[in-house]
Amino acid sequence: MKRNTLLGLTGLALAALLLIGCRGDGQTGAVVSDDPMEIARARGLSPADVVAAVKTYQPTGTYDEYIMFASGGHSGQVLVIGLPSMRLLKVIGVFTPEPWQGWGFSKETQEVLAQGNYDGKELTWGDVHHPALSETNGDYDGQFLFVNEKANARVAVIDLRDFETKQIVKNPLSLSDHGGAFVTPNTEWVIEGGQYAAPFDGYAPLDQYKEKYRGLVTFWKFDRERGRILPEQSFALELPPYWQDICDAGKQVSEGWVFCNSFNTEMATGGVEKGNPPFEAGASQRDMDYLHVINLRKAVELVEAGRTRTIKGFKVLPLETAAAEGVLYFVPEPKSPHGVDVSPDGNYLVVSGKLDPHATVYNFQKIQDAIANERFSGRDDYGVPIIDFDAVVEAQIELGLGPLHTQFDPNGYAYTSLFLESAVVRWTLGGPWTEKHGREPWTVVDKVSIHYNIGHLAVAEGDNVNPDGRYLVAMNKWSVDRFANVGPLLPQNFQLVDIGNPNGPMQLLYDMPIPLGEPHYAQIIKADKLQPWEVYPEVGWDPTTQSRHPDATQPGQERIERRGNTVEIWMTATRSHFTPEHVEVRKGDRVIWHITNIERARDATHGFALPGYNFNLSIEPGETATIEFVADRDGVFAFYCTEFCSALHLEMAGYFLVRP
Ligand code: CUK
Ligand code: CUA
Repeated sequence: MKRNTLLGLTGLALAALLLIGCRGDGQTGAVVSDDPMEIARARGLSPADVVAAVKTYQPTGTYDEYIMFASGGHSGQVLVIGLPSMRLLKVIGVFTPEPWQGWGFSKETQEVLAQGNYDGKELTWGDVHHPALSETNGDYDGQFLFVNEKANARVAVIDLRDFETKQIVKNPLSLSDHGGAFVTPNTEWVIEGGQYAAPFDGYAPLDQYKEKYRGLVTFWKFDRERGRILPEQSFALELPPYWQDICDAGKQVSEGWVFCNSFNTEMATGGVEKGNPPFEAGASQRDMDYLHVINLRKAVELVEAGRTRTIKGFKVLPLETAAAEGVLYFVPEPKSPHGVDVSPDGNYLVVSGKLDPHATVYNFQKIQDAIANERFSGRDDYGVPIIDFDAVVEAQIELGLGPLHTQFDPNGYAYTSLFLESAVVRWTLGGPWTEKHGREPWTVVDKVSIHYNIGHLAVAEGDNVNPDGRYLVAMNKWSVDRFANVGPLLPQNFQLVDIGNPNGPMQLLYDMPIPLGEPHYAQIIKADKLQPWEVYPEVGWDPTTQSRHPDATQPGQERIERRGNTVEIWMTATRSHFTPEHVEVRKGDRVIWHITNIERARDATHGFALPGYNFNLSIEPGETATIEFVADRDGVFAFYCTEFCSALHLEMAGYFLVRP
């Protein structure tokens, strides 16, 4: 609120120092001084700028305290960023081939990508929205990361021992999701919320929307030991053809429950060209949409009791069963909501509607009471009980224009993004949280402007039972004038905000351009919870199975074998040579080529580029990777290493000869 008090005591002290320490000759340009104050002055930095610089600078060889996993939007990738320095540490290939990692070029990784094919059709991009870290007892445990893919309804599993994608599951019932991934507090289930309703199976005309079109939320069973989702033990909950949106999993008191927003409960079907109202109008006619309140434990019981139907080989818990058996309830929510976020104690559900300046806070305990006492205002067209709004609302707080998403800190504050206002607002929770902050409950206490059009925000550990607070990242859709103009397509802007002082103002610290697809959401984990490998556990490792590769090759075992028209090569790579260095085949031969990096030194990665045949591999220390192709063009192809691995890196090459 009082943003002008941003220059706190620290700022004033620095300002005083600046005035004393500088010559005041207004000189700009090259900075030759070692005096920090003089440098700041020469660069035109304000005291607040200097504070921000000192708070974010990470000296060489020291590590960031937090790691943020951000979706890479329609780049189909995931970004790994250190906080507070905001340095980009890695891009993880997920749904999109990516040459630096050799992702989608080796046979092994092509097979992972192919798991996400749609009815045999290869998909080479994805729209990543929501990353979710695995949890133990509701706390991030640093083992796995899940992401959903909106364009084709897919979920991917990333193993945080090597930060590589291990599995992609394609939702067989839908081509559209949005609300997940989110995990239950012990990661038994990965939740994939739906979005645009469509028939589960095949075609139906739009005039049969109400009867044939369906929404869904999918619960993917996760096997932590195997590090894999088990589709045969997973199921979907059939929902009315409203457009489902963001979901969140209950925790603590609400563990075992799941909450999803919806919009277009009008069941508008669009079609301006036919004289119908466009979706933006048709889907916003009613004042209220429905928050979906889902009893996951009950749903699992019914699934285990065989109360499912099988559609396209996938278990579906029917809508009428869910409505009749106490799995599914609706609570009215202000129209066209976007975020639903569960407070760290699990008791408050914060829902924000794009078109309503308020956050609506529901009390889970009151929802339980309303269900027990059947305080229903009626049922919807599909027989789902509608819980009485007034019986379960705890508070409605006017936050500002276009509230979207909310995160929490340990001091009883909530932080909500304001899309239309381009701001982050800090407000107080009530109930038992009042003691923590000692202020008026359910009240706005601070606001900071961001640049511009914020979507999600992420607070350090801000989405689990035990938030850290400290830092907040505003994930801004537009950057407009924040960076040097690089042409009409501009990067997005991640802005780091210091929220470490619960009694002082929030402070904007840093702008980080994101020159990839639109990042939607991120989660921030304490860095020391991650224990990634430095090199693969043994020479001849297959990262896609996290076990010894059947074609691992030890030094001295290198060989080339021919079987009919197939030539198979077992090659090793080390500084600074491939063994063997010559591979000769006949045009038309099938070539299966395994390369093992036999290095045990950290960072001794070798690349493998095969020009003309469109291959590039990244073979990390210990890894075995395979390429397989038909040698359909003759000629001489010099293969080489794409990682500058030693002084003799340019000599790390060989010839692939294809005889006509
Ligand atoms: S969505 Cu993009 S700003 Cu996919 Cu979570 Cu709200
Ligand atoms: Cu190996 Cu360069």
